[in-house]
Amino acid sequence: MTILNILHFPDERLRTKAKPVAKVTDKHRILIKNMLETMYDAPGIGLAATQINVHERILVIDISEEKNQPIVLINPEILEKEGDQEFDEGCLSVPGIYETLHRAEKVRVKALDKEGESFEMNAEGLLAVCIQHEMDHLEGTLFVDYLSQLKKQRIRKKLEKQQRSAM
Ligand code: GNR
Ligand code: NI
Repeated sequence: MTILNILHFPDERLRTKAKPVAKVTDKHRILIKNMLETMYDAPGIGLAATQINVHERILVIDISEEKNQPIVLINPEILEKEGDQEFDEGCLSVPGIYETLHRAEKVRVKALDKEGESFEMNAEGLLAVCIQHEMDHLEGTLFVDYLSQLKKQRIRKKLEKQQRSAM
């Protein structure tokens, strides 16, 4: 088991824009295994490579109850978005904070799987939220960026205080 360290807001490394994976290799497959272990351990329903300070376009998701349906997306692209939904979002990089956000209700996504094969999938509801949330991480965007400056500032202060007392 390898549990990777998850970066916390306002760490500037979370603002790094991830680079596309040119070729999916064994090195990536090991990274993906460790990302899944880290996500399940947290526990969370998704994890972007950015959150563990790896700046490549890789994310893992598992929204299943039994935690046995991992989804791996490499170089994901949103082909289509449809509708609107409100969802209470949290983030492993912003621990303990939950806020309601608007996201597209449905998305169609194209990506590479862990063998480097291209595939497309449709997602709606929670899975669609999670894909949009994780893809934001690859761009250096956090869900708190969609909140008011005041709310974001309060969250920053709270987490900075928590991080100080954790040292
Ligand atoms: O575990 C997570 N739960 C969650 C709940 C609502 C909306 C998005 C998420 S993603 C989050 C894990 C995480 O931070 N992924 O980047
Ligand atoms: Ni997150």
